[in-house]
Amino acid sequence: MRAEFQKENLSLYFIAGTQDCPAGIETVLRQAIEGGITMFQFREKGPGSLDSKDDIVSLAIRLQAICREAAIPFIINDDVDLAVKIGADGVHVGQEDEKALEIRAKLKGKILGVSVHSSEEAAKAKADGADYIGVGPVYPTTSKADAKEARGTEVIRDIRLAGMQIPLVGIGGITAENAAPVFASGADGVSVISSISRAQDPKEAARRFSAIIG
Ligand code: TZP
Ligand code: MG
Repeated sequence: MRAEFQKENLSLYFIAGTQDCPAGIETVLRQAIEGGITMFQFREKGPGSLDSKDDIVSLAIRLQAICREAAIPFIINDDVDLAVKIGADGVHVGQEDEKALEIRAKLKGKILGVSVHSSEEAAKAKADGADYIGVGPVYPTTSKADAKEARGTEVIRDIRLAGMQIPLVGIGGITAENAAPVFASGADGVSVISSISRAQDPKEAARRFSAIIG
């Protein structure tokens, strides 16, 4: 784990790729940072995402520079090789991706996040060396084509009731209006795509979460 990583980094965890940002991802990321996001994940995936590996690498490098300037962690979704290549701060993977245990061995000193859907998967992620877990979808989402059914805050509560103390972030359909129950159920933060990336004013959209974040 990176010495600098703390659960406070998860408070307002913005995720985006080209496909999520009609106003342009670099502009949106800069505005989201001004609005107070605490961590960023580059997730270039699905319809509207870049095809060319070279374009993805150069975009990743530009987004990493923006995050570095703002001193917020820069995480890459799925692509461990890309993260190693550019020296990202960490990687986030799901249950269908490369095994967390193998990634942990490759990413010494980096942040590792794992998506989970039950307290069993949460325990395994922790044992494999995850620094934090993502739990969702909490609410229905249109940003992930193969998302599982939304289960409200139930799974977050289950994981906490099972005694899991790992840093935890809720994801899926979260807005400033519905984020409070996510924190109340035991999450340390919220991960959001569209409520910031598709907002008319991403800075203001991010800012509106600050009243809910402790
Ligand atoms: N994993 C579970 S839901 C989701 C991901 C990546 C998408 C979240 O996007 P949004 O727009 O905040 O619902
Ligand atoms: Mg994945």
